[in-house]
Formats: sequence, structure tokens, C-alpha cells
Amino acid sequence: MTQELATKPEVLQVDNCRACDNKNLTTFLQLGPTPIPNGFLEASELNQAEKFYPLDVSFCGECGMVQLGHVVDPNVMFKNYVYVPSTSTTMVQHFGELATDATQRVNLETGDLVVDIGSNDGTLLKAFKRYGATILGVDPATNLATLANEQGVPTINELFDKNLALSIRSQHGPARVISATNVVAHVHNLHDFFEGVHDLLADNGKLVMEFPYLVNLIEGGEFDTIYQEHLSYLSINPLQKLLAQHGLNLTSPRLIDIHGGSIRVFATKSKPESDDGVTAFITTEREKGMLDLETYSRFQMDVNRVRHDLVEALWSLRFADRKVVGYGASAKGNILTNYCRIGVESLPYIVDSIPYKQGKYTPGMHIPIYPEDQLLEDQPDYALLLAWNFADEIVQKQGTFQKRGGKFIRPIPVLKVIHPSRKV
Ligand code: DWN
Repeated sequence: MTQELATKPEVLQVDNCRACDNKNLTTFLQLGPTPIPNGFLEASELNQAEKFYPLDVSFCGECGMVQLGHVVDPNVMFKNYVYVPSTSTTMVQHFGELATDATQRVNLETGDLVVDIGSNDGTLLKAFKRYGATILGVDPATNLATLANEQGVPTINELFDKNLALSIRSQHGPARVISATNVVAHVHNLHDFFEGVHDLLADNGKLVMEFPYLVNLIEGGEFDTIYQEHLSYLSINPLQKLLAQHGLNLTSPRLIDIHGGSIRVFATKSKPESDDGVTAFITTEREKGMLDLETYSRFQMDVNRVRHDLVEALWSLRFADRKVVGYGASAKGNILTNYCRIGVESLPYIVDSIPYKQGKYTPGMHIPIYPEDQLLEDQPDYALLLAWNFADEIVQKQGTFQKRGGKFIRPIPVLKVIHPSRKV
């Protein structure tokens, strides 16, 4: 297998902050070059040249936005997308709660338009439909848009931008709710994106966003959530300023326990009576050093500690003739194994619930992926939770594996062996 470094026009270097446009960017972490973490390989591709892409993270000294220093062509990453939330009961339940929260906050009425940007397989829109909403999805992944349309979720197979927003508004009218879960971090032209949101949103409508929270990433050492899909690592400070540039008022931020610690925020066109917690979040972020470069300068050391502890543990188990496999062929898991150079010598295979991934190999380290049943058939000593964000769900469903003496290892935020009796 040979590595091929991707270049222009597939990869563009970013010199200005994508939120405030200043050039005051400082690179503080280098995890690459790595392959695109959702770029799973067929056996026939293992001997072909594999493209590797830069993965450098920068801090903006002006507005505090943390962001990647390069942008990969969205068609390379999103045209055929393998992340499907409906494969996890955790996500299906989570989206049901989100739809309830948003519906109540806007007093949604039957027939009101709800647009989900990055609608994936339509899981969230199906929840809104149960409240009588008229639903419309937007997603660039052709495989997912096709699946959603087949399941009765009208979905436009495009990237969301200002032009598409105007087209949707002219055909369907203004949206009472616009949702964007795990999407804003994936957007390069944030100004065009939020201009479009403002144009499409009804005057009495609300934007609801969810994204992994920068504070959890930094404090939890969650460097494996840094990858080429995630162009920005969001916090309230820079986001509030960015939205204000586009006539949107941030409000009601809430921490949510999903994807390693995320945050849900709303935004409105009209100035809310109270910011409902925004000021408190801004103060806390400042106190936690989220606006200070030295916070990020220390992060590389945390990342190297996680790598050291994990590699040392896997080698020790190997020398003790203990068998360890991976659990969850996630994008984050592919970042972790590539950065730590963990291959089949340490993890002979990974089990995963997604049929599309089974029978394929992970990008970069080429670890084979099998269905979850393999875990009981093989009964290894340990399973390394590469999808640690779903540790509760996975540990709960693998009772037999643990009754037979199998144990789970959680690599992040601190390496630990999970004992069946304790909640992770
Ligand atoms: O932002 C993103 C986050 C939200 O999700 C996307 N860009 C991509 C994606 O990241 P990911 O690949 O890390 O996704 P997950 O959902 O963390 O990956 C979980 C993997 O684990 C999936 O391949 C499915 C697998 N899984 C499993 O095998 N058994 C998951 C569960 C819950 C299970 O029980």
C-alpha cells in the first residue's frame, strides 16, 4: 500500500478564520496526514495508492474559533456517506427528544415547515412529522438522500447554501424550525450558510443546532473527534458573534450527553427577552481558557499521553497473550488507530453493526471489519471501544461477552477497563 498526499484542488489551505475572517490563526495540533476517516476500503483496494490529507488544527486569536487549516472538497467526504444515526437506538431516542424540545419552543402547528439541514437518513424529520410538521430534508449524500426519499422523507440532494435557501423559501414558504445537528462543524462557508438560514427562517421561527462542544473536546482529550469532516470545533463565544453578523440571536444553550459531550443551542431573528444562559456559557468558556492560546498549546501533550497509554496497554496485553479486538468502526476510531499507528498486530479485527462497513477495511491501518456476532464467536479477552461515545449502549447489549469474562476498554478521556457492574 502506498500513501499519496492529496493536493489542490481537492485540498485547499485556509489562511483566514472562517468565522471572523482574521489572519490571526495559530496551528497548535498536527494529527495528519491521515486518510479520510469514513473512507472504508474493499479488499481489492488494499494494494492501491491511498490518499492522505492534512489534519492540522488552528486557534483564532481574534474570535476564539478552533478550526482546521485545510478544507477537503465536500464531494470527497459527503457524496457517499456512511454515518447513519438510525443504526443507534441512542440516536433515535435523542432525535425524538430534540423534536419534542424544538416543537414546544416554537409552538409548532400542523403543517408548519421544518427543514433539517444535513438530514442524513431522515431520522430527525420522522420525529418532527409525528408532530404534524411538513418536513423537508437537505443532504449532499446521494446514498442517504435516496434512502430518505424512499422512506417518505422528501430530501433535496444538495449542500445547503444561500441560493438553495431562497429556492426552498420560494417553493415551500418560510420554515418555523430549521435544524442542523452535527452539521455546522462540517461547513466551510459559514457566512453563506447562516445567510441562507436567515433567509429561510420564518420571523417567528427558530434555528436549532447541535454540535460536539469544544470544552468537552479539550477537557476530555477527545482528539479522535478531530477529522477532515469537522472543519470547526465550536463554542458559544465565536458562534454568538458569527450568528450576530447574520441577524441571528443565539439563545438557550444546553449541554447534552451525546457524541462525547455536545451542546444544543437555538437562534432567533428577533432579539430574545433573555439570552437564557448564553452569558453564563461565555463567562465559563473564558474562565476555562477557551479564548487563550496556551490552553491549546497544552493539548498536544494530552493527546500524546492518550497515545502513549493506549499503545503501552495494547502492547502489554499482547505480550501477556491477551486478545484485543476493536468495537465500532467509527470515524473517530479511524483517527485514533491512524494517529497511534494501531494495526492488525494489536487489533486483528473490528466488529461493527453497520452492514455497509462489514467486510471492508479501515482507512490507513486496514483493519478488517466484521459483524458484531464475531465477538461472541471469537470471545476475545478485550474489546477496545473505538465508538466510546456509545459505550453505555454497547456494554449493555454485550452482556454475554462480559459474563464469559470479556472486558471493554475505553481509550478516552482516560484509558480504563470497564467492569460490568459499573456504568461507564
Ligand atoms: O459528526 C459525526 C459524528 C456525529 O458521527 C459524523 N461526522 C460521523 C460520525 O462519527 P463516527 O463515525 O464516529 O460515528 P459514530 O456514530 O460515533 O460511530 C459509531 C460506529 O459504531 C458506527 O459505525 C456504528 C458502530 N456501532 C456498533 O457497532 N454497535 C454503534 C453502536 C451504537 C453499536 O451498538
